[in-house]
Amino acid sequence: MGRLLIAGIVICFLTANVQATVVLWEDWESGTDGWVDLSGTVVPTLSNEQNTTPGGTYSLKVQGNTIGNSMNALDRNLDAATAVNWYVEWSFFDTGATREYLQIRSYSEGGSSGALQQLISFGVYNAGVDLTVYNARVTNGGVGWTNTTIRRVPNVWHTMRVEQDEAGNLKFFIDGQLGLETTTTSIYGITSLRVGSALTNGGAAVYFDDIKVGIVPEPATLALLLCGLPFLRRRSA
Ligand SMILES: [Ca+2]
Repeated sequence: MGRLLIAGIVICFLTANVQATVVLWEDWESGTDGWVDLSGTVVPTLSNEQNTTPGGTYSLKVQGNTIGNSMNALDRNLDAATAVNWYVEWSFFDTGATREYLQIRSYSEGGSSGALQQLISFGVYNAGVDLTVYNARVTNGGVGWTNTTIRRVPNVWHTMRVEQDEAGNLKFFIDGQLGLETTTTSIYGITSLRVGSALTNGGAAVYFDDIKVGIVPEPATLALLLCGLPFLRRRSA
């Protein structure tokens, strides 16, 4: 019975890891896959100048752009809206851009269709914010553009991460350090991403790599559902 209990616990943890579902993972090593170009004069390109994928070569280079807006970004629609307890993690290399970031979006009709229910951005911005730190935006039901507590360090890769829970608590991390905690009353799953601000950026390119969208498991629920089973079986045996 002891052996069965241990097996049950092992299965419990394995299942819990599987439950931490990865919805999307983009390393740019096999092209731009399902990403759609906004088109225009300036377009992002795959580049071998920078990369964070182990054994890989490419990242996405959002070009330095002083020409105009509504271009120089890629969109990726998800097949379905994620659960609301999502996370998005990516690598970000900034060469001094005035405003470049990744945009996490939720549209009422899925993908990029219908009403924009939520837009959360994370990177660097240039209007009404502290230009020495990384900035974030919670457009609907939140703080708008605001500051993190983490100083900008350009020309090196950083790991950016945003998490949302079911209560609308949002956490913004840079290199594993919590830089901002805030809330939103507009709590939605993700339906699409945009890489790049699609605005002029002072002519300074940025790079994105290893973009991952996933679902954060609810530890309490999983523990009860999965880990409780072997104990119940043991008790009834
Ligand atoms: Ca890569």
